[in-house]
Amino acid sequence: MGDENTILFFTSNKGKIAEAKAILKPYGINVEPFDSLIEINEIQSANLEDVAADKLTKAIANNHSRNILAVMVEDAGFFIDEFEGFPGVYSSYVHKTLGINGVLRSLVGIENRCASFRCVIGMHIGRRNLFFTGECKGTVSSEVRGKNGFGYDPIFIPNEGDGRTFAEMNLEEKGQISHRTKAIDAFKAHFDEFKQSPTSNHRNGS
Ligand code: ITT
Repeated sequence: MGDENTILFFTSNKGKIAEAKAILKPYGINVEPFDSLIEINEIQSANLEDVAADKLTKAIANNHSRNILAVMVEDAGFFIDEFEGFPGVYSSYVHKTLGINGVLRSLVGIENRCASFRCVIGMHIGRRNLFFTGECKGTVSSEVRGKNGFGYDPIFIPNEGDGRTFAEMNLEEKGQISHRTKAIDAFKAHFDEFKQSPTSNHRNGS
């Protein structure tokens, strides 16, 4: 599977794959899932970087494709300022248990609704492991709005937008400003520099 322009994304989240595909397509880079969407056993850690590093180790061990550009993972979280960042690294668990309606209930009567999405992407490319971060600041809406996206999208209004939640935007609109786009753009900038360096060769990692 794959070719020299393909990044294999090790994730159980189809929404992440759709977004990464749309972000990287203009650069001629194709993003594909692993053979089957895998349920990843995440380690419990206080920071996204550690979780992303552990996911990348698991991804490399599970990858049997040769001749691809890179293996990619991502760990993301929804950080609410008033709760000192919670749910943050626990976002997946909170989404499955409390759900977005529970998050809205926990903010009733609280004035400070500032929140942010943060993500760390990990890339195994040319035998090196590289990590890039992205953040998108905004506020928590007062009600669930919109049908697009996934996860916390229906309750997040990005500051760089026009007042709509991420779930009220289409893939391209979210892709102009999202945390995921910022992290992937940081990778892309590094990748371009790396390719242009006269001594570099991303295939052998030198
Ligand atoms: P992996 O298999 O890649 O781990 P996941 O969905 O478990 O997929 P994370 O642990 O990175 O991914 O995400 C933690 C939670 O944050 C989870 O509930 C996601 O749905 C949510 N989330 C991540 N990125 C998001 C985004 O762009 N918009 C809305 N919710 C997001």
